[in-house]
Amino acid sequence: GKVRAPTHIISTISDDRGEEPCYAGVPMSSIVEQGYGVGDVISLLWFKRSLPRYCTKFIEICIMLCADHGPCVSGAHNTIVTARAGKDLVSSLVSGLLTIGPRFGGAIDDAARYFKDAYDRGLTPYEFVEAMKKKGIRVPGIGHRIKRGDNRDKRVELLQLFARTNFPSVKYMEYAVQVETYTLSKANNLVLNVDGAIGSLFLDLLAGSGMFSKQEIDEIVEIGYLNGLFVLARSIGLIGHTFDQKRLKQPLYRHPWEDVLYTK
Ligand code: Q5B
Repeated sequence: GKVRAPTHIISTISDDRGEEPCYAGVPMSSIVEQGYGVGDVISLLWFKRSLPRYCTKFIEICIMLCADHGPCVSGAHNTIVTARAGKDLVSSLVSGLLTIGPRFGGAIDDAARYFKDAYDRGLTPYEFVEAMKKKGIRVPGIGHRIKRGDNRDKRVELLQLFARTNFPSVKYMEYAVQVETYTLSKANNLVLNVDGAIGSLFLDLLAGSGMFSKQEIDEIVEIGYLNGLFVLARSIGLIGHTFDQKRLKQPLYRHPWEDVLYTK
């Protein structure tokens, strides 16, 4: 018979060879005709399956809530400075994206990893938080620069409300809330932040939807899909900040001397 030459690339999520492109086997015409949204497209291209409507709606809410958080956060600041240095859209965008990491917006995967491990091992919030402290690791998904116990993050409340109303189970999120209750007893800024809310709730989506095997859930958490939600969402805002600076014809940014402590 015929011997197929080995290929250099394996791809399993999309195919553009036919009459129309397909995402995970679903033709573009079905995506458009059946009124799929961006949550469905993410489900197909990231998870290779169609997810129930409440899951795709949750993904869309995450994207909308994380699209921007004002000009003062790390990502927007970098993007603004880069745009004002006369750089192009892609340079301004990636300059902002490069700030996403363990402190800013990129704590979702680690929040999911640590909350899952602690919950599955039956650790009390006290045992979990104190064990992290002993290891010198900040609890991912906990803490915020401006949000406080008495000034909660509305985004977190909206995600929790949606999940409590629509998810079959929110056990990981409730565990994260118990962790927050304990961390808030230590300091008022140690709230469950948007990364921690998305990380814990995505665990609930994966575990409760019946769409993923245990092995698949472990792989998703291990590979780290979830920071992708923040990266994708915040790109919308960073692109907006680039256009804003260019529209306003803002000059080169130079930080004021008065705001630097010059010391030996
Ligand atoms: N402490 C977020 O810190 C921040 C602790 C902790 C135990 C913790 C910090 C942190 C984990 C990473 C995380 C996502 C750096 C945040 C986001 C998107 C955003 C951003 C926006 C948007 C804030 C003061 C004292 C110290 C610390 C202790 C702090 N966090 N202990 N576990 N997690 N969190 N990131 O305010 O004894 O004095 O040494 O790393 O989840 O990024 O809007 O801005 O949409 O754009 O700078 O919302 O919490 O506080 O560093 O001065 O710490 O609290 O050890 O204790 P801060 P620090 P001590 S959401």
